[in-house]
Amino acid sequence: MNDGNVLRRCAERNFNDLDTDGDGALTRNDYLALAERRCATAGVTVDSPIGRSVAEAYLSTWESHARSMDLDHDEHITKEEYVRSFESMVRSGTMSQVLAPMFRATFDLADRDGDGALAAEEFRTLWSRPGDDLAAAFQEADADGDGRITYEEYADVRRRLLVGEA
Ligand SMILES: [Ca+2]
Ligand SMILES: [Ca+2]
Ligand SMILES: [Ca+2]
Repeated sequence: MNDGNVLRRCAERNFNDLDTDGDGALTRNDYLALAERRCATAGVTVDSPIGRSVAEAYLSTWESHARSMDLDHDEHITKEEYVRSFESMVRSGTMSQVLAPMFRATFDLADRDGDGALAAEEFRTLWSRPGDDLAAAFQEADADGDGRITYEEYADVRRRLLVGEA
């Protein structure tokens, strides 16, 4: 279903989302800024215990990304490096694994009452893409339609968004 062009377009879009400071390369700072932005959206500071665990998860994702994507080891991931490694992660099916710490921390951040699932109110704090219909997004993510989004449902929709299937 995904041809090479679709994957490349997705990879470029993801790269632009990740390049928080817009300097054309991914660095540790972008991942930290992303964690801060997530926390701000959820209304917590990055210095709080939950905020710190989000920052740690994002930075550990940076570490594993940097190891696998930074082909010339200069601590900058260029768009070309990102696109190539994104394609190979998707093809080898390792992407969800690499991103799991980030997905998990973001999910836990949103799960305010800690019951292990996201209600619509909790889900709202995550969905920052402007113009999206939240109710439709919730329904789409809630694969079994029980009105709660489990971590597995959340991770799956995040993965599908990244590869352009959702
Ligand atoms: Ca950057
Ligand atoms: Ca919850
Ligand atoms: Ca569900």
